[in-house]
Amino acid sequence: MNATGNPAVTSVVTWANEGGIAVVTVNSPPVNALSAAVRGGLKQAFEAAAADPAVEAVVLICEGQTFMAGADISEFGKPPVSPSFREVQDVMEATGKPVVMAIHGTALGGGLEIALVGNYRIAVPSAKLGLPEVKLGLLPGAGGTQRLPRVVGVEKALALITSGDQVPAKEALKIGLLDALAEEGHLKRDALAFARAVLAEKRPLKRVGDLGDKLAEVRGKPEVFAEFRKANARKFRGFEAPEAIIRCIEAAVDLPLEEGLVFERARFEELKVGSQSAAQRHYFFAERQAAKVPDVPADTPLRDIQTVGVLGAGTMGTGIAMSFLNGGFRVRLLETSEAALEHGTGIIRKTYEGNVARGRMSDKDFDGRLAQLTPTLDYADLADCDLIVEAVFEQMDIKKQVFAKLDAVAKPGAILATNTSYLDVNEIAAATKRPQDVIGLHFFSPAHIMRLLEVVRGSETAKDVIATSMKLARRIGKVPVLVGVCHGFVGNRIHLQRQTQAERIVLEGATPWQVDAVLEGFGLPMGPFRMRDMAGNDVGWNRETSSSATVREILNEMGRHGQKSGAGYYDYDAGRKPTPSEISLKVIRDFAAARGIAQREIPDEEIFERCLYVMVNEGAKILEEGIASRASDIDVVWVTGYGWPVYRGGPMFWGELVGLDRISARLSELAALHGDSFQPAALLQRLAAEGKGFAQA
Ligand code: 3H9
Repeated sequence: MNATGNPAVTSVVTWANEGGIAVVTVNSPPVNALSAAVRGGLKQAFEAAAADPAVEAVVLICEGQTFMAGADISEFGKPPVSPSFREVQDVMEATGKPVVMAIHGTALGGGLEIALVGNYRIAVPSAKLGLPEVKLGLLPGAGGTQRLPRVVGVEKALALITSGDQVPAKEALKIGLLDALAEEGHLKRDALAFARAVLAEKRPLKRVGDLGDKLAEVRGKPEVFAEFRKANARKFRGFEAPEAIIRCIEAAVDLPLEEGLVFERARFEELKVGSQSAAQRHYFFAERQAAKVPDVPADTPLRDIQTVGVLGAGTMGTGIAMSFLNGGFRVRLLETSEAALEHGTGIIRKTYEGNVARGRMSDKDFDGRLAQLTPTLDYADLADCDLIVEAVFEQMDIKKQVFAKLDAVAKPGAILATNTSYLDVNEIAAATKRPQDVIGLHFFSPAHIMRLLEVVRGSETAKDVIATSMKLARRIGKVPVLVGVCHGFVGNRIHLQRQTQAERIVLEGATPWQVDAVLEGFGLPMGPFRMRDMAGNDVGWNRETSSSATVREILNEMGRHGQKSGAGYYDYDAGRKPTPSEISLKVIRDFAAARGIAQREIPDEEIFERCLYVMVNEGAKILEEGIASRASDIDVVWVTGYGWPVYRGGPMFWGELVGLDRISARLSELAALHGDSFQPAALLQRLAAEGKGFAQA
């Protein structure tokens, strides 16, 4: 017996005969992942239920927050432990009695694949179902690619499995993935009633594997797959799993179930041992780990945040305001002039109108969010705010003035946050008499869309301010990473190193398009020069002080401000399509010649190493200075905020894959050739010498 009073098959699976129906219950927090223990327990429970003549049907249900959320990801990479998914599913299918899967929370991955071998599926309306393996660089390896298309059809299955999207229960009922909806909060009662009805009506034991109609619809129509590949080519670029998924669904159409399952399993194993899945699994845990702060206990009391003030209604300020409005907060938006305020509220209104037009926001939400927004010109209106985020001009003296004013009006205990991207948060905090309440909340542009939030801890920031900020970030859909104070924090500091290299390399003879092509080939969405043109070559450039001291200044002086002006490093046509520019190349060559910088052909490999190895090196410096708590936090910053391809895990994960010894040795060579900026960090050298990874630093 266990705590629930049912006979325990194992510590995580129990079963009980409830009036002729075996109720098998999984209880393996936090998400009932299908670990070896859960698989073993399920196999035993179903064998027992099958053998027991007093059992007429089986209901499988889970305790806790969710139905089974998939295979236990932490088991991947370790030796397999029986029983396998397949053995468990075979036992379930051989029960010979109706099996009803009772779903709440999320039935994901292997969890849904288990549910698909039941004869019937019932769920509460709040439940969601999906096969998210693609997000881990995998494909569903327990029949998902073979069974889902048999239920929902090939086109829907292609879309669902390659996106990993979750289907809400009501939609799942419509597309045949569920047989019934239970009343919220009454899943067990309704699942038992459903099982009894199946028995009373002597309904047949439906098997998903026997369904064939939906597959027949596309048999002999290879264009269905060809069109899907074409339509998604951009989205799938660089990723291995989507193509493997498509091939498995093709196999589902062309092969009998058993052969399809074998084909799928082989593709799953290939992906599982590959570097992409290792990287994406690393990222999955890294993102969750980042939310935890080593010296701030999980039970730290939080400050209550209801009303948020945002200072500055420019691009950043309005994006930040929308993030909080979308998260359900009241927002006071402050500007210094009526015109600026009107402009800012206009941006918010226009963005929301666009969302409504695209069907992404209801009219009710539109009205509701705007009703929560109070524009103001008066600092006194921020007096009752629980959090105030400053997003004014990036200049220390202005920030200090603003914080001194905030100090005068904000209520005691309010959190005062700066959105600075580079400046010293301690110096800003010192402009107040409450540095313990000051923190950096570094949003990325566009702030209402980008998921990364660097939470910058000042030397005096109170622990409850950190805990509240980390929690709050998740409430507004952000991925928070705690960082320390330094120039550019984690993201921009590493970015600066790469940008500096890219610029030096073009002065030495490479072209901007060669550099861009190398980094885009690696998987970055945009190389450094295309990126600069897109962001605006003139961001941070000052016409008055510009003195032709850099290539960028000269380009700006020529009016080449990037995409928006039709020219930057590249030339742009009316559709903003870039072509390499002879003009900017001449500027670069003349500039190099005037400074006596020798020109040579630079191999792609050198560009690759110089641009990427310096990032790993800067990351190592950030770690040794304690600016980031873990290497994986740096990975989260780069994947979430800077487009580092998730299938390469982040710069620190990737660095380990390349080999820290190799990177350290190459940096030493580069330091001898090009100067001290390549000198490997002490931490990098030590780990390389000891054969250790960053986690063992
Ligand atoms: C698969 O199924 C392969 C099969 O096709 C075939 C095999 C043959 N394993 O996200 P949360 C942990 S692949 C191990 O913060 P939420 C997580 O690390 C799998 N651990 O909660 C965290 O731990 P900690 C396909 C897992 O409420 C804790 O649970 N399935 C797993 O925001 C809470 O997680 C997926 O990809 C797991 N599968 O969201 C689903 N899942 O507290 C992945 C979670 O120590 N999971 N943990 O930091 C999710 O999407 C979300 O966790 C979920 C809950 C929506 C379930």
